[in-house]
Amino acid sequence: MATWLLLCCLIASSLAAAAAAAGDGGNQVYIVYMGAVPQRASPNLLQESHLRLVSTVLKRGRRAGSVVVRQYKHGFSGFAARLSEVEAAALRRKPGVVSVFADPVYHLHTTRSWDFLQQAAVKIDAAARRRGAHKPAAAAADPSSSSPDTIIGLLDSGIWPESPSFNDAGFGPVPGRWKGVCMAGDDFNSSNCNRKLIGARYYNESDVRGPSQSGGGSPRDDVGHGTHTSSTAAGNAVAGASYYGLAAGTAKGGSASSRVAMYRVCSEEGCSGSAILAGFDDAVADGVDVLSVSLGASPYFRPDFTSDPIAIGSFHAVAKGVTVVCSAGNSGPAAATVVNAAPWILTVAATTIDRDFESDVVLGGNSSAVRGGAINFSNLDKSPKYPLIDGAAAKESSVSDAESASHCEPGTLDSGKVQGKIVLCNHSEGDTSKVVKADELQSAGAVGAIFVNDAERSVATTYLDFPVTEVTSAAAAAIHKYIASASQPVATITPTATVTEYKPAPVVAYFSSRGPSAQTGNVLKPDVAAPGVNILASWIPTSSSSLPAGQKAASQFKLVSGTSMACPHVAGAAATVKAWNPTWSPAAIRSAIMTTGNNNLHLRT
Ligand SMILES: *[C@@H]1O[C@H](CO)[C@@H](O)[C@H](O)[C@H]1NC(C)=O
Ligand SMILES: *[C@@H]1O[C@H](CO)[C@@H](O)[C@H](O)[C@H]1NC(C)=O
Ligand SMILES: *[C@@H]1O[C@H](CO)[C@@H](O)[C@H](O)[C@H]1NC(C)=O
Ligand SMILES: *[C@@H]1O[C@H](CO)[C@@H](O)[C@H](O)[C@H]1NC(C)=O
Ligand SMILES: CC(=O)N[C@H]1CO[C@H](CO)[C@@H](O)[C@@H]1O
Repeated sequence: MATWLLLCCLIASSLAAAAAAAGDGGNQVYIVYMGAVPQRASPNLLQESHLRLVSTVLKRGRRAGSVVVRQYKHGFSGFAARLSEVEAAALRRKPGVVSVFADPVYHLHTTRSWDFLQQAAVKIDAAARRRGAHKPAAAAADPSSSSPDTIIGLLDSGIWPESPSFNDAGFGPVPGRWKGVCMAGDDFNSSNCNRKLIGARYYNESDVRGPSQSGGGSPRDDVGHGTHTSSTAAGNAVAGASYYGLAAGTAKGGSASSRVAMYRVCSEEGCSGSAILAGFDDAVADGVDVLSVSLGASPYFRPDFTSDPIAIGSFHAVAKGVTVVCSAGNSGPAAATVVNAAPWILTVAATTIDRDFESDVVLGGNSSAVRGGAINFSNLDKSPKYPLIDGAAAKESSVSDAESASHCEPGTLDSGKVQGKIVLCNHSEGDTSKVVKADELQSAGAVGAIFVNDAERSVATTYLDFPVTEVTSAAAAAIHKYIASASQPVATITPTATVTEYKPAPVVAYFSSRGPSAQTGNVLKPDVAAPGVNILASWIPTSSSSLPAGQKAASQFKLVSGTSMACPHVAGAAATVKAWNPTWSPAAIRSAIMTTGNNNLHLRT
């Protein structure tokens, strides 16, 4: 098989063994990848041959049917099975087996990893809206327009089918070539699919990870991420969308006339490689045109292409005519952090758009206002009457580290000194997260906080009820100068306002992973950049995060940042190109997008 040979030539021997956790009595799930589906092999024959192969390596008393947890038989050949290390090693030596590797866990590309680590419970997703002007090629919004049907599949955390973004008013019948299904699950049945959301599948994680795993029993999104990416790629135009009044306008997906198919491969805990492969396998068989994949490995995991589920799945999808668009990752700005960098993938970096969420600092005296940005929903008086103090000056006397106090690290400040005041704090990468710092300051009785950080200023973090703004170090210089000059410095923080036509834009987001790829140094990656900062799109209305004061219901839209948000913009563009050029290959579509994007990208603010 040509495709199979290509993959083998490109890749040295598998490193999977190194990554495999020490397997004991066969509790580790391994993925056994066997290349393309052999010609003339029916799915049934393939399944039988997989089981026969496994049974040749199993210890006496173990049945193949009870160890194999998933089979791949449409897009490519392989399976996932619960094996011991010895059994996995034996399979690795069998003819026809390309690679055997421990099932990895990948993650959604929404926020930075330390945000996940430090506050699993608090969603700190940052803020804003899409604007037609900066979207790559907005599609015709009118679903009844004559453009041929395209189907965008997403591998993600599920979907909220009741969102107006997935209403099917005006859509014609489901394309006859569609072979997908609408799987029933918890709080989800076939009536939740329609002529817009034409397919939904999920992969039972308890098969793979053990029954303790929560979620995964339904295509219904309980994270929000999959609803956001789907509506960004293909959501209908929804008038009157906003995040509690911010970024108000019409929300609309990149290809509003496309149909949507959700493959739920992720839960809050992550996305297993065996489920990701199942999603690719089914999406190819179902007949999607474009796949949008906003998730990936850690940049330090670095599997080679024969043991990376996204590289394998996308390779066979592209060979079968499906354009695969993936997020580049959120591990920037360090070099060589890009993931999903296989040459056949369209890899997407994230940029800002020309919109900002401004919340200024007004200082006492005759000083002019200092521009800041963040989202708050609290009330401070418009006049600068709140005492202003530098974190270093509010240091708890027993703390020796003035540097930590200037960063307002938890436990370093004297609550007596911050009580009733606005506190100025430095913030660096690697600090305790800003949301946690803000929580600490609020409990200590501070009335507000100003964080100084050049890179992160562009992503508007949501602080709900505590007045916080973020300023650059240049802006902070004016604040320091004022504090030094005034005997009793005072300030206030103004309510967040949406500012449009903000310049410079677009700027590559600080968090967006950078090339070159650690795996493919000879291929330039990422391929294109698209809006991924402060993007407004649909969200699950049951989000556990608290509501701003005075709000009774959770917003149906949310401002979120990440390369996860950039990827579906390009998937929407790819669907539009495909709609107008149905015979184009994934390579032609990728080339069209890469060669027609503009170069007016700012690398820094
Ligand atoms: C799906 O669920 C809804 C709400 O629970 C119910 O009204 C409807 O009859 C169900 N449809 C099917 C096909 O089971
Ligand atoms: C998922 O798998 C577990 C174990 O195999 C089973 O008990 C459970 O019913 C399955 N859930 C669904 C929704 O199929
Ligand atoms: C503010 O500016 C005005 C006019 O420029 C001046 O008269 C006044 O003394 C200044 N006040 C302070 C507190 O500097
Ligand atoms: C932050 O860092 C700058 C430069 O290192 C320093 O001058 C300043 O005092 C620090 N503290 C605050 C709260 O800005
Ligand atoms: C997003 C937003 O505007 N939030 C609030 C920030 O605080 C001011 C003052 O209370 C409110 O008016 C804003 O609505």
